[in-house]
Amino acid sequence: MAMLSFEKKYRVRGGTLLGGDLFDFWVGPFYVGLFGISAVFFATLGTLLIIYGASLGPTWNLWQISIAPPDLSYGLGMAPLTEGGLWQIITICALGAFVSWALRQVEIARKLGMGLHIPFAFSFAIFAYFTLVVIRPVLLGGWGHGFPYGIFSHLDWVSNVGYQFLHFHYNPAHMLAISFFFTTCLALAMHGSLILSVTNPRTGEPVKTGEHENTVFRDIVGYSIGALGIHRLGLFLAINAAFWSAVCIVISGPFWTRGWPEWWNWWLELPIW
Ligand code: UQ2
Repeated sequence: MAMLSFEKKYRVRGGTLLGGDLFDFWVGPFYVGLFGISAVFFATLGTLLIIYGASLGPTWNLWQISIAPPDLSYGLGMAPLTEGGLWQIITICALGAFVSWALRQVEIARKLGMGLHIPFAFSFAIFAYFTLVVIRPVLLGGWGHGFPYGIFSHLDWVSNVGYQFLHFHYNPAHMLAISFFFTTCLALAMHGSLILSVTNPRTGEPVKTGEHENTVFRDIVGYSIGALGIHRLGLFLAINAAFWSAVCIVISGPFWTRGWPEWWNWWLELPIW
C-alpha cells in the first residue's frame, strides 16, 4: 500500500463545508462526511419510492415500469402520491442526492488541496437534469412537463416532445450539443488510444513518453495540443455538451413554440436578398 504514507498526510479532519467534525471520518476506503450521509439518504429514499411506485402496478417488467409526473391540471402544485406526487418527491430525492454528491466532491477536493474542477464539471450534469425537471416545467407552468421515470416511457417522452417541434434536429442549440458530444468522443478516442499506444511498446522496448505523444500527432495532423491541453479540451467539450443540451430543451416551449425548421426563416428574411 504505497498510498499509506500519502494518506497519513491527507486523511485528517478539516476542509468540510458544513457541520464541522460531524461525520468527518472514513469507513474503510470511503470518506463519509455529512454529504456522504445525505447522498445515501436521498438515494435510498428515492430508490425505495421508485420501487413503491412500481409496486402499485401495472407491471414489474423492468422496461415498462414508469413513474409519471402529475397531470398538467395540477399546474405547479403538489399532487397526491399516486397522481404524480411520487414523481415530485423522487425528483427532490434525485436532486438532493446529486447536489450532496457534488458537495462531497468539494469537501474531498478541499481536504486534498486540489482544484474544484471535478464538482464544477459535475455541476453541469446536475444543471442539465435540473433544467429538464424544474426550470422548463416551471417556465411552462406545470410539473406535467417533466419527463417520466421509466426506461421506455422516457424514450417515448423524448420522441413526443421532439415531434411537437416537427424536427428537433433543426434546433440550433441541439445541433451544438450533438456536435460537442461527437467531438468529446473524438477527443477521448484520440487521447485513450494515444496513451494506450505509448504504454504498449514492442516487447523489450521502454514505455514511450511525452515527446512521442507530441511527435505522433505533429506527424499526423501537424499539431499537438499537449499533455495538459488535451485534458483542458476534454473538459471544455464535455461541459459544453451538457450545457447546450440544457439550452436546447429549455428554449423548446418557453421561448419557441413552432417547428424548429421554421426558426431558420430568419435566414430567408435577411434584407440582403
Ligand atoms: C495531443 C496530446 C495528447 C493527446 C492527444 C493529442 C501530447 C497526451 C489526443 C492530439 C490532439 C489534438 C491534435 C487536438 C484535437 C482537437 C479536437 C477538437 C478533437 O496532442 O499531447 O496528450 O492525448
